[in-house]
Amino acid sequence: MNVHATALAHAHLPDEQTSAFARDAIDDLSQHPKRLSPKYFYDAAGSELFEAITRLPEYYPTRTELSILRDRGGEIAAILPKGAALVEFGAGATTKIRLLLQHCAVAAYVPVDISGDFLKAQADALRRDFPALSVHPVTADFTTPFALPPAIASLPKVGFFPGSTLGNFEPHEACAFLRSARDILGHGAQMIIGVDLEKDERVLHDAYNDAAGVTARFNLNVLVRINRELGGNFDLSAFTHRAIYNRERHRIEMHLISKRQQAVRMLGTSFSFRPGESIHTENSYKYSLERFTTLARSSGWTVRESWTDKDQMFSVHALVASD
Ligand code: AVJ
Repeated sequence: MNVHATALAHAHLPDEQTSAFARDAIDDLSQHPKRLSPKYFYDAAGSELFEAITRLPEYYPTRTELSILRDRGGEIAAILPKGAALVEFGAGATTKIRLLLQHCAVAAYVPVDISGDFLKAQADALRRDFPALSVHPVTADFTTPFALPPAIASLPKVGFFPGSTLGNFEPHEACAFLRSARDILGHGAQMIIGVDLEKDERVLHDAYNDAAGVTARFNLNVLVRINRELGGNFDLSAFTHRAIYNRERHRIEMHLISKRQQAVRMLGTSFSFRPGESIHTENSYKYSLERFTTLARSSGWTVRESWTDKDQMFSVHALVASD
């Protein structure tokens, strides 16, 4: 077997997903500056590391969004149409959707995620706890157009996109995503979306440079994956985590910095690194209420209502599709 075939034989993913990872990794590491897509952080280990991040004292977004959903869930649910279908883009744990389901007479829940197995387990748990709810999981990449299940065709649609996942998109991608969500959900749709806010640089910096080093391990995990799934030979001790706030572009940038001159091989390709050279692994855009409102408007939505915590750390918005 050649190197490529060996790597694929040892892969833990279906072939199709492994080859997409292989293609993206080779393309992205061939760019100047080098980069890797944040979507590859989330294998089983990466998802666990992210869960650990959400519990860190420095990482305010998850607990702040949860507190908004907990405190204002009744208010948020009250403006949604009765008997709606809730469509969650990129459904992970069901903690957040449960905070809405508690308060509203939702008829159907449609979690959309690339990971089918996880989706099915979550769907079963929800069916148990909300017997009146019909649950229709869709296995799809929510960033590309997908079809809604025919069973919800006649119901009013409400999108749900929590967690400030929107922050991973470039502004033009965020706009394209919101437009596509509007097309998928259709005429008269609404959307509930969680967006992280711009704030004191120190607070942002610490949230992505935690003292326990969990974010560093999360960042390095993408190299662990390349080693395991694509037969790479990254020396993990030769790269360090760096997260900085880019004030002009309103975003946290995560990088993996090569400590020395080195060459790394994967799938029969060699990549050389200069000392201090970066692999740009993630952007996490932060919005002001004003810039988010403008983004929503330019993407075919009107902000109907916005909720924030008392310190204005995080925001949750109710959007209505503009005609
Ligand atoms: C899941 C994209 C919202 O940007 O804060 C957390 C990912 N990266 N710590 C974020 C993340 C480093 C997270 N999002």
